[in-house]
Amino acid sequence: MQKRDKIYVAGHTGLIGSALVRRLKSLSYDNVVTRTRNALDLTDRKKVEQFFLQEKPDCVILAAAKVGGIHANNTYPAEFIFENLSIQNNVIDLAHRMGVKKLLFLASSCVYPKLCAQPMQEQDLLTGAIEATNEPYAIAKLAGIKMCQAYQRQYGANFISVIPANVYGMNDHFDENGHVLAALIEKFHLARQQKLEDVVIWGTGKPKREFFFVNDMADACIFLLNNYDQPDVINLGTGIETSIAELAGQIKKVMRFDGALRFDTSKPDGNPRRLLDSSKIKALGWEASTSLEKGLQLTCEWYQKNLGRTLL
Ligand code: GFB
Repeated sequence: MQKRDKIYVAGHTGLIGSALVRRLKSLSYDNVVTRTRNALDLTDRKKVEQFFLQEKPDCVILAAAKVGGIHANNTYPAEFIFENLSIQNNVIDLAHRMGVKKLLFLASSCVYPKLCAQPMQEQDLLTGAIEATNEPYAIAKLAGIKMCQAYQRQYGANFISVIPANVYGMNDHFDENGHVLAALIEKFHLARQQKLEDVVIWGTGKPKREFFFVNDMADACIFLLNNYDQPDVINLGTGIETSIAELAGQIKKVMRFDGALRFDTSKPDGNPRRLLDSSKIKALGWEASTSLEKGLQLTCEWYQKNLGRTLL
């Protein structure tokens, strides 16, 4: 990827897209193109085609997606499969037709089988059944991976896919539809504000997740755009697992909440574990550098500053 290349970041207002734009700018990639959701509906093929004809980007980073935590995935399965398939079908196919030189597709670690051996390796894809709460989303993401591979095999398109661990950070959705880390930051904030005695943590607290700071994620994507041209997917993570109970304890501390944690086991746990084997990207020369402690601190500070939620 050249510094003067026109790079279209689809989904630039979201968690990962906004981090990508920040990182690209800090590395002097100054020809970044974006469109808000109102300006360009990516599920509308005609409009996406007009956009490509007008802008003719050299590179595309497909960070636009319908995303959410376990509750949102479980409640809106139709939107999760339909919107994601529509967005990626339009963007990947039109990127090929318009001669885009390189495309990066973002998948998710929920594409691996529910009971996959840990840590999960790239060759474990499609070896078992997917966890039920996020199957529609995972099927859409698997289709995106397969589409990039098919276009690479049939047309020689340089379209690559990554599988990130549980990404968190600035511009996340801090509400009940969000992923656990952001949702808990908001819950602890509200509990302090409303002087509650406890905070409800969904599930048993036993599942483990690999939390991956969004600035590291953006950095890894740009590294791969410059150093990776293979059709095989590539995992992106830290190699460190944290249980939901441990995570809740850490957020409680950063958000300075004095009350108790109450586990609501009527809520789903989702995957028991989801640890990625990131040795492939490590062998290429890239490694995550932000600890969960540091990333959590930065995310809580951002939340308090930008969402007007100053702690008393
Ligand atoms: O982050 P999360 O919503 O989704 O939940 P997944 C992770 C774990 O945290 C689950 C527990 O065991 C939840 O039960 N949890 C506890 C909570 N309290 C809360 C809470 O207040 N909010 C939330 N959201 N969770 C998602 C997938 O899976 O991961 C997506 O649904 C995507 O499709 C994403 O792949 C990366 O980590 O289970």
